[in-house]
Amino acid sequence: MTDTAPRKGHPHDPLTADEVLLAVAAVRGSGRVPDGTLFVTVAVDEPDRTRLAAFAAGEPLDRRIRLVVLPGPEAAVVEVVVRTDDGAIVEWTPRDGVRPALLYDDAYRSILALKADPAWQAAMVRRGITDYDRVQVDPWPTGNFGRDLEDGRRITRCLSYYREEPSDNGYARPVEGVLATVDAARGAVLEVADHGVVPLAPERGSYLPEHNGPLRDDLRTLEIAQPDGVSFTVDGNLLTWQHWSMRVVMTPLEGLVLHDIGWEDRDAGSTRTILHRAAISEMVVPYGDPDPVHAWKNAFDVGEWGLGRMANSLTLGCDCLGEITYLDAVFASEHGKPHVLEHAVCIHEEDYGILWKHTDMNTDRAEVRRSRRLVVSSIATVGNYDYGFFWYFYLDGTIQFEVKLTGIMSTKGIPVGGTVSHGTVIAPGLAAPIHQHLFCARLDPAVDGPVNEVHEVSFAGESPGPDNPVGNAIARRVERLGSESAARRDVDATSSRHWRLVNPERTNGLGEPVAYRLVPGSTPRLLADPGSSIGRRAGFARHNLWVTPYRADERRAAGDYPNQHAGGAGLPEWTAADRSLVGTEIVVWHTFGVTHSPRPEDWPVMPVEYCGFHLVAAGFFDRNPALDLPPPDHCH
Ligand SMILES: [Cu+2]
Repeated sequence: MTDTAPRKGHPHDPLTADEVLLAVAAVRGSGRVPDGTLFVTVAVDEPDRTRLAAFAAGEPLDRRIRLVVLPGPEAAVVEVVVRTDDGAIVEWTPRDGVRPALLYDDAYRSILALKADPAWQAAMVRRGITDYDRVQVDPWPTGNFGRDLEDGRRITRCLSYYREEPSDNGYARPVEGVLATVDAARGAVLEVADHGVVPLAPERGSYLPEHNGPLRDDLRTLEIAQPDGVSFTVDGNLLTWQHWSMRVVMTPLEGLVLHDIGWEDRDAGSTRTILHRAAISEMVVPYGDPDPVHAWKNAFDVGEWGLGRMANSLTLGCDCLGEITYLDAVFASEHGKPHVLEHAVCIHEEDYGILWKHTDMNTDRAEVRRSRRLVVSSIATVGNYDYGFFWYFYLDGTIQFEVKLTGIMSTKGIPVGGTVSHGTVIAPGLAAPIHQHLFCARLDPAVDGPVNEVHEVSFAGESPGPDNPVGNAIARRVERLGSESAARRDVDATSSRHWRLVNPERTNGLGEPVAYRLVPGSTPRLLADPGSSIGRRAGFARHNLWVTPYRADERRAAGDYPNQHAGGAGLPEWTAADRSLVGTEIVVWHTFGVTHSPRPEDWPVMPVEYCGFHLVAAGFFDRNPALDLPPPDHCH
């Protein structure tokens, strides 16, 4: 383009197919990468807070595209930034010794190489399997165990499963004992270890309707009708509903990202900011079975796979019910071609019971208001597991984030009638190891302005004494978390511990600093030994709360390249400096999740398990902000 006029649009506009083509052409045309170069991610280079402030002030903002490029089979990438106005490359940063997210190309190469490998074939034959087309090979990111064969390579560890028919549930019949390591970039098998034959589990574990009849026939139709239309509006990716506004973006790794979450103050005619940005920065699924076939298993599903790369195209009436608005998302293939993921994000409203009620016992007059929530969601399938990521916005200023965990557990074969020490028998000849799913939300708070603090609040009973004569007193303890080391905190449900996101520079009508409350759910932290490989690599999961001063490039809790990383990156590394958290812009990192003790009822497909957190207005308003809701039409 030769037009020098400032680009129109918004900095958080989603990536377009033209931008993918332009950025990929700039890299290919640079003469600095060979043919066959792969494109791991192509995404909008998000402007930092300084550049966004300039945009808000009316200054032109050039649009930039950030790429992670993989020139060859080595453990090395190049980070490139391309300016869209003129296609100029404005950053070119080689990063040696790192591995990007696992590529589809690498996964396919691993599968093809393994199926052609004589040692793997011999292991199959020892189990009576001679038709290799019936074997499902799952390549996994491998972790880091300091072995020579890991050095300098992009490798996968591969597990095998037997499918009698293509429609079988592969995880029902692990080909137990066989663990292969493959140089995924070069398609070379490095090692096939056979830890001993276990007969295939006898059952097919199908969850398909044709195998699970007779099906129930007594569920009547349930329809969600909004005859007057929905109450939200979508303009590009700007979503507004009731007092709420936000920008919705899908990115390759973090998946769903929300920007500029604010609440319209209709009296003042302005929008009050709450969160500058919110996303899942990383997640990890560490398995807790010391059996050598399973002990290495863990997955960083953001940095090793990508919640956007693995996102589903959602279906009306299945994934989402009612009056739905979908957002599509543009991604780039590994070969640099743009593709549109249709229906990547689902937006709709849900009735959520009552919001508030009181019956005046003197007058017998009842006032009730219905609760309703705006739902913004996406779903990613990563191998055997499926994760739904749901943001909820409520009429009273509450924000909720919820992960819905479903899909199929990772399994191991055992002798029929056998037992397991670190798992649960879930079907004859089949067990599932104990494991955890730990998510780290990166919340960039902007409660009524950019400078925020975090205060920890907890409660304790006071000892009886002159000031507490009947021993009923409950003390509220508030501590400002003033530095990064002081802000590594864990949940404590017994003291009702929670954290307040406070703007020390703004007060509410009662003279108190405005605040939002981060309310954790029932959540574990990482249980693996801190000195173990996964303990070092998933350091972010060793605490439920971390707070850092805002840095645009501190984005992902386990660092930018967790795949095969030795550990220590991300939050443990950044917070080692013990920076001050006072009088500055901050970022709040909340690790939450579940320790999954498998149940027979989780097999062959897992009913949704939920985890997440709430952000609740706590002195942000001067009173219940939902008094202006009209009574429901039909409740008289
Ligand atoms: Cu699980």
